[in-house]
Amino acid sequence: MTQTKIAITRQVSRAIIRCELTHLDRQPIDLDLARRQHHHYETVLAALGCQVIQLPEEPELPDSVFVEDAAIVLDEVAIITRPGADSRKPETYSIARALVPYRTLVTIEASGTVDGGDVLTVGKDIYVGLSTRSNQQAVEQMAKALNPYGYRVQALHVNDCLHLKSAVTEIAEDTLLINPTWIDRSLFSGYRLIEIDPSEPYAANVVRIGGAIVYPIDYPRTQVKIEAAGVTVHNVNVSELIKAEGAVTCCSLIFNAHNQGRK
Ligand code: CIR
Repeated sequence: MTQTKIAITRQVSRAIIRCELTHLDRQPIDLDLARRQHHHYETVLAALGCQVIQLPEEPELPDSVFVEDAAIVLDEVAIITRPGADSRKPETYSIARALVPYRTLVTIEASGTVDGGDVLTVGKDIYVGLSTRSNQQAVEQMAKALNPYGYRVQALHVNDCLHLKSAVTEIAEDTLLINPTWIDRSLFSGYRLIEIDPSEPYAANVVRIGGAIVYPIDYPRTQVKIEAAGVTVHNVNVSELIKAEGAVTCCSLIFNAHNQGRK
């Protein structure tokens, strides 16, 4: 039986210009263009087989388009995060409501903080970046909640980037795309590694759906390497969301629709 894949997204907030920024300078963001680009991103997800559920705009929450940071959805359970930036903590309420039909929910409690962008799941291995947003207390809560399902949860240090998944994502089975200046590549010695082109430091973030990836148009040199590895690339232009320090994984929560394994 083929599983329905759900992609939860959220309309770009009219407040996006007040987004959190850590490593980038503030630039003007064209809201209409951001929304058109985001809509195109959603159509690419739909073309790749996802049923897209777009949540309504949160006019008061500047970063709320970046739904990935509010939850980690696994086959058996979903973790509702406690985002590291205070302005982002209220984003989780509506995400939790949207996930109730699909999964048992576990909530990260204070003083734990974690952004979904710091969580890379590869099979039963869950790597959590210790960034400015995510801390050891959250890692311990995640391990307690997920070990019973057979997941191994491990904390890793990241350098100079917002999230772990700014530095490394999975582009194919056991194959990771990595920026070795932001994360130590020896931590992933068990995987096939493809390095980004050094002139494209933000190029390691991809959304993988089956044998294809959704990928920004901005990283042509790294894209050549990805295609040489046999991965099909579907390009999107997310220039306005990149100005908000977003990327492609952060704009969706993608998971199988089943709700088996609920306790
Ligand atoms: C933030 O700083 O929280 C947002 N401006 C960008 C979040 C991007 N999220 C992600 O890559 N997972």
